[in-house]
Formats: sequence, C-alpha cells, structure tokens
Amino acid sequence: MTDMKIAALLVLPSLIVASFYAISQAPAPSMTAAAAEAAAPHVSEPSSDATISIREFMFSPMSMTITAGTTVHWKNLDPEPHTIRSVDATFKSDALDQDDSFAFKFDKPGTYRYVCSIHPQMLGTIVVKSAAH
Ligand SMILES: [Cu+2]
Repeated sequence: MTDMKIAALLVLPSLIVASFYAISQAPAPSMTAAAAEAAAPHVSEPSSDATISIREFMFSPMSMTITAGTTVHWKNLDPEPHTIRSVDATFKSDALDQDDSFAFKFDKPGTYRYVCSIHPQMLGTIVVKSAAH
C-alpha cells in the first residue's frame, strides 16, 4: 500500500463525519431561517425567549440555563435604575429606569456572568447550552 492510499484511508472517515455534521446542522430545505422570518415577521417562538426580573436589587432568577439562540429580556421593576453588564463585556445595557427592559440574544454556548454596574453586589449568571443534539 502506498503512502497516498494510507493517507486517503485516514482522511475519508473524517470527511464523512464532517459532511454528516454539516447536513445535520443545515436548515430544512423547505423552511430556511429567512423564509420562516418572512412568513412570520412579528412572531418569535415562545421557547426562544426568557425573562429575568430585576426586583429589590436582585436578578430573579439569579441563575438561568437556556438553549443557544434564546433571547433573554431583563425588566427592571425597581424604582431605582439598574444596568446589565456582562463581566467579559459581551453585552451591556444602558441604565434601565423602572419598567424599562433590555434584551440580548445568546447564540454562543458558555457561561455568562453579569452584574449591575451601579450596584456591583447584584450578580447574575446565564448558562447557554448548545442547541445541537
Ligand atoms: Cu442596580
């Protein structure tokens, strides 16, 4: 057996795995993301949104686990202003007055810690799990 053939035998299985992965990640041909958006421009899937209340100087819930692609909405219920600022600067809000809200869509899996920059004792965590199975 030549070195070329050995190399081909080694590469082929990983190509099959890679193409299978690409196929499984691709949107269904009958309903691309763009088509879905065009069909229902003002409706988002209920499962793709989550809400965190800010109340009495606390994020509620303080810790939340979501699936990648979920949009998290924070709503300030306190009469005092609060902000949402991730520790790694991935996202940050302006100061939210009472009943103001801020939203961020989490596309990348990971653990996101955030604080209120006005009250740094206010801590929160979002854990984003991969949507792929
Ligand atoms: Cu605050």
